[in-house]
Amino acid sequence: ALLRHDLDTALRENQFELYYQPIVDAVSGQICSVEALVRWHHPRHGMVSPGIFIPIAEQTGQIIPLGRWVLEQACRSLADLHAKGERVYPVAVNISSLQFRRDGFLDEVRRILKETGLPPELLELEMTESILLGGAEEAIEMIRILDGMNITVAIDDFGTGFSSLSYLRDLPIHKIKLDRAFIRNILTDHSSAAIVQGIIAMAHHMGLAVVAEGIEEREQQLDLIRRDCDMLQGFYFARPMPWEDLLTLPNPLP
Ligand code: G
Ligand code: G
Ligand code: MN
Ligand code: NA
Repeated sequence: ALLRHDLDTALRENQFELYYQPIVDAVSGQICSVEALVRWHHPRHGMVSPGIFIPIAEQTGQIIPLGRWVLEQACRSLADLHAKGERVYPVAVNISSLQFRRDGFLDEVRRILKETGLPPELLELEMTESILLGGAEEAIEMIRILDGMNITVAIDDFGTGFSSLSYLRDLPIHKIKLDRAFIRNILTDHSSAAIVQGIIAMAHHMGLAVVAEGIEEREQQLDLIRRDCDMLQGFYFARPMPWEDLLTLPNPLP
């Protein structure tokens, strides 16, 4: 209840900030895009992790205004930089299933693109497989529409959900993001490695790119390059950071 009240205040008083984490080409290390990750500067508790407040916001429904703020903020900052002719990267925004499945989500995306003037090619949306719960047909149709708008859609935390593989056939998505649980043990656990290998092969047969998350060491990068993974993300390359700090990173990253 305390956090719920604090979240209301935070929404009103703009206590949130977006950080960005690079996603790199596996082989070259060139930054391909960045993922926007929300941060909460709580006046008394300091930085509160989204791992804590996102699940609460999902329970209370506050994820709707919060998710809208994140999408607007990401699009507006990016559109401003783009308009000034500065170097930009496509930004991937996490969309909670509740937000996606709520009436008017597509209209909200259209409105934000129109108001900010952001080229849709610079926006990516990350959602988990749970968008399919409670009506796969409708979700598939919405993704088709997003695809038609030239917005890239990625399936986040792939392999951890309820995951009927058959839906992959029907979804016009472009990317899957391998959950970091698979990457954590990839060097030591034969089964994790086999799952990763299998998912990459399957995705490539379907024309999908694969991003591996949670890369923390060089050996994991090398292993994933060997397994033909397309893109990598993790603390080994860079932590989530304010946009200004992205510009000081070497590109390619190590
Ligand atoms: O870095 P990290 O601690 O930033 O994020 C923890 C969790 O919170 C992850 O599962 C991430 O997907 C989620 N998350 C971070 N930012 C957002 C956001 O803007 N919207 C949603 N729905 N989830 C987010
Ligand atoms: O659920 P989602 O994939 O959106 O979550 C992104 C989360 O993963 C964020 O909390 C981000 O800070 C975290 N993250 C990114 N790279 C790494 C990493 O290399 N190791 C760990 N442990 N977490 C990471
Ligand atoms: Mn994500
Ligand atoms: Na993920």
